[in-house]
Amino acid sequence: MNKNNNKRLRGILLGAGFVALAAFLFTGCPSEQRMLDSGDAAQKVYVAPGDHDEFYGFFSGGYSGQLSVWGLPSARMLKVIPVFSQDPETAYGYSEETKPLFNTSYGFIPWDDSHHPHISQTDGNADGRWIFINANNTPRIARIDLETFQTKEILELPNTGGNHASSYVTSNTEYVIGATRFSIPYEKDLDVPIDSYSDEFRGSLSFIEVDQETGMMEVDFQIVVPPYNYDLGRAGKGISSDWVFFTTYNTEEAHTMLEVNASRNDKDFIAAVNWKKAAELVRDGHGKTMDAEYYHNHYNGKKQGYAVSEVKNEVTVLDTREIDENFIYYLPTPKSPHGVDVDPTGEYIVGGGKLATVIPVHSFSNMLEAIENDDIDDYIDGIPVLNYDATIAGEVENPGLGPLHTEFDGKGYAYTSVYISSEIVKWSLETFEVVDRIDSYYSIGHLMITGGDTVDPDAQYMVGLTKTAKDRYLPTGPKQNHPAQLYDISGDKMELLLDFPTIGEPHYAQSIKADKIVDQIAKIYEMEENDHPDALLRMTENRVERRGNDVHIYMGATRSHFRPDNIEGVKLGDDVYVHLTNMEQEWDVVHGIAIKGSQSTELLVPPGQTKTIKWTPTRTGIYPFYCTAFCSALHQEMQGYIRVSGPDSNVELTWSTNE
Ligand SMILES: [Cu+2]
Repeated sequence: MNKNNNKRLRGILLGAGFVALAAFLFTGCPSEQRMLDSGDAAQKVYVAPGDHDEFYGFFSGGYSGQLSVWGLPSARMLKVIPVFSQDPETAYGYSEETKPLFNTSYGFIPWDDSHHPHISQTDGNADGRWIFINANNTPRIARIDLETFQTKEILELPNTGGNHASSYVTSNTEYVIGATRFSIPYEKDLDVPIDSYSDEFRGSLSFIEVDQETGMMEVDFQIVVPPYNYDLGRAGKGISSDWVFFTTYNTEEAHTMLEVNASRNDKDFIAAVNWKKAAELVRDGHGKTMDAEYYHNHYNGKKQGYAVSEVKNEVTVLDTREIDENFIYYLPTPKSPHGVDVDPTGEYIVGGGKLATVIPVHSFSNMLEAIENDDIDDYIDGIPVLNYDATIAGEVENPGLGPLHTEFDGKGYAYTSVYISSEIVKWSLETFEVVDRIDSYYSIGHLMITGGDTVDPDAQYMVGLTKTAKDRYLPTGPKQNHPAQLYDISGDKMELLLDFPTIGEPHYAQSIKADKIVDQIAKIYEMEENDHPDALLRMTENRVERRGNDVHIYMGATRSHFRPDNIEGVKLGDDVYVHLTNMEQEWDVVHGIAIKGSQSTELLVPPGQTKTIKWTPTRTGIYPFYCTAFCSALHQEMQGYIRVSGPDSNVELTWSTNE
């Protein structure tokens, strides 16, 4: 049915330079559309009304800047967690509590491009404490707690031009790692000609320490590296858990027309970093302190209240050109590698080369042996380049065109997404031979196996995150939403179960078995624990206070009224702060407030929480406000008025609720 379309699309996607190669690759490997008999597939994804899914799936939003939560296998969308973009639905980024989360050294940035979520780990297994996700554009990392599904913290990264190789955790969440996508002038605000690239530009790899109690992040150190593009990363596991790996491309050090100029070298690198050793070098005083400016925005611990912004002014860096000891090695890897993925045992480090004709598989033990034997071809800025043949365990031949990302089932097989030929190939970690392949619709980027990137994948389902939907759904104008595809990987053959459209550009995803976290999830914000400085702890304390030109309204909401609901004495020129506390202590009973003419958004307040909106009236008159959440049968009656008078008016500040 769609096979011909897929072929046509494939034809379009193949650039002229790839055609000959493609012809070679596709001869003898016709990939077949394979879907379970639709009755079987429907049964495998069917979750009856009222029943719960087996897995939580967390999909990054790409250019939406958010993280969406899906039930798998049903593919029911459960929630969108706002992270790097303002969200009118929840007032995230509009409320006074959350606005500081968007502060950066470039000012208030209400959008970003969120790419790679990663669940915190203990002993290499997803532990469900937090999920981290990167902002690619204005480099940042966010932490979301998986008790309230709320973004708690956003940390900016200095010396970073595009935080793409992020945010991956080490096996015990000691560090979240990141790396600059674009090399940039390393000294702060250095104004230099772009063609001084090789002299003035540098790359940086970031190691962000995570406080095990609170989850709070702190840039521990950065490593200054040659001016290449650093694309993706992964931490080691098991035997390799003291190491992290990053892919590079543009070892040509091009700064223009990278499409051509960064594709000349036959091999680029995977950078293997012994983070334990690097951290030791920092502790022993081998780092240097550099000026920097970056923001650390966070709520204090688990509590409510206003997020605060701290400005940091320096960062510790290790420069490979200045340190004699080796703590980073380059593994030559063909050709413009994109993904780097470590298998559940920690032994295999798999590169995915956008332009490579094979999938190179490095062996961690071979790598250690090569280091031991000084099997070194070259040094670049003090970084030993290990011999390719010495570290490589095998090459997967005939992997399709444009292999990108690999995940593992823990049963000896790897699954690699292949962008240009739009397919997924399954191959053996024993023989390095392809054993199965299946079409993806269309142009797959990342893929995710349930429990993926852990030492113990659940390996029941695989999700393909594809880039174009074309004819898969009813048309919605020139742009279709990006789709995901769900595959059954429990048997020998991959089987397509389901297609579903997603939000934004789901770039990478993570999943965790629901029963691992379901008991920790909060049902309400406990009123007794509400430490918000502007909370209304008892309804009787509702009030309005004037402080100069600021008017603070302390308002409570309960089914089906606000207190107070009649306010007079606000004047033009005042800034009005509405602090709304939802007094309910019952799961999922939400209230909201919207004020006519308010310049931002509504507030939506979950039970037991306090949120604040700032409003500057622009005209005199009567301003109605109402509850935006359908909270009860008398929801429509949940309303009130604010009277705004002229700047010189002598209307007294009063508030009331029929008293
Ligand atoms: Cu209401």
